[in-house]
Amino acid sequence: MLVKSSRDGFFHPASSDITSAGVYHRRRELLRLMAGGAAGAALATWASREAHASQAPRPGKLAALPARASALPGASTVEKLTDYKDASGYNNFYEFGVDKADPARYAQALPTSPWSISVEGLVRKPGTFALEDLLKLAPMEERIYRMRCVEGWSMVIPWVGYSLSELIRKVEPLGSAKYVEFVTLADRKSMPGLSSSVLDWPYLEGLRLDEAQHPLTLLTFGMYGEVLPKQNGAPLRLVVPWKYGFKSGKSVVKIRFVEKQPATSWVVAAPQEYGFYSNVNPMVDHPRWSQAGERRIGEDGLFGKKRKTLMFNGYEAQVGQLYAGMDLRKFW
Ligand SMILES: Nc1nc2c(c(=O)[nH]1)N[C@H]1C(S)=C(S)[C@@H](COP(=O)(O)O)O[C@H]1N2
Ligand SMILES: [Mo]
Repeated sequence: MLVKSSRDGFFHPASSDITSAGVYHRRRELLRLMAGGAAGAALATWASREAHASQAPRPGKLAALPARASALPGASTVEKLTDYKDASGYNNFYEFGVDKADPARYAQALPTSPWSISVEGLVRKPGTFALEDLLKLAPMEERIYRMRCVEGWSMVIPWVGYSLSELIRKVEPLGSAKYVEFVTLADRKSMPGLSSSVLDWPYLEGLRLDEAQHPLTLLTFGMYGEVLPKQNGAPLRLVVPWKYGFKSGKSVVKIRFVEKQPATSWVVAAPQEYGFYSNVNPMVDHPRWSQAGERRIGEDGLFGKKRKTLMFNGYEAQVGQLYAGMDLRKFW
């Protein structure tokens, strides 16, 4: 995600939201971080992950989170699951640092109890929901989703949760609500990454209301039959399987229903590189690398042939209708 030069190699802040001081620091930070290059740098980290993993303290067995297998079309696959060790040891969670091993190493200090989320904005029933109540709001399902990072790697993860639409129904969005904003935790005490200006904190993501209401959009509390490890976004996060991974915000604290398309963190940081929709699309390249292929973490070696990236990450039959009539090269 990091390299931030535009097509011509220079940084052109386009968004008026960015202060000039912010741009300056962010640019320096990004140049420093990504001195080496684009997506390849991320994969190289994976190739050397053993070295990193050996330094990271491993959390013990986490609390079981039982769930029934989901009957939802698209929510299962015969593909091999990614090893738990990779899914919980190779992470993007910039609040804890930009290295893939940082979240596993530093997120253990994240206080996740008590936890609540506030639901605000254009809804008839705004309010605060305690984690304990959210856990009981709807039956837990296991959903096996492909997860495709914009950097060109992917995993297959058995998540546990229920459709976000269950919560949305309860709060009764008003007719004027068109988008949903997700605000995630920004806690200076436990998150060393917040001292970096690589993104504006808190990490902010968003979906169109109909995307948020789509049954595949998962309010996620667990993975591999256990509660979420902190590095994967405990105690609750979003998983939107047909979009690049950065759309799936971790450790959510606020859900806001709004009329206008939210200014999300990655779009604000690099508008020429990241779009609001960010649907997985092998035909629309990132400005600095192709999105036609990907490597499955744990299976596809760094130097072998890549596997083909699928339209909407393979969920086209389920979500294609959401974008009928839209020019996906324009709304990327
Ligand atoms: N709050 C927050 N959420 C985040 C991120 C982040 O840096 N901060 N990174 C995103 C990115 S780029 C990816 S690929 C996924 C990774 O999720 P995983 O580590 O559970 O595989 O989380 C997303 N959610
Ligand atoms: Mo990502």
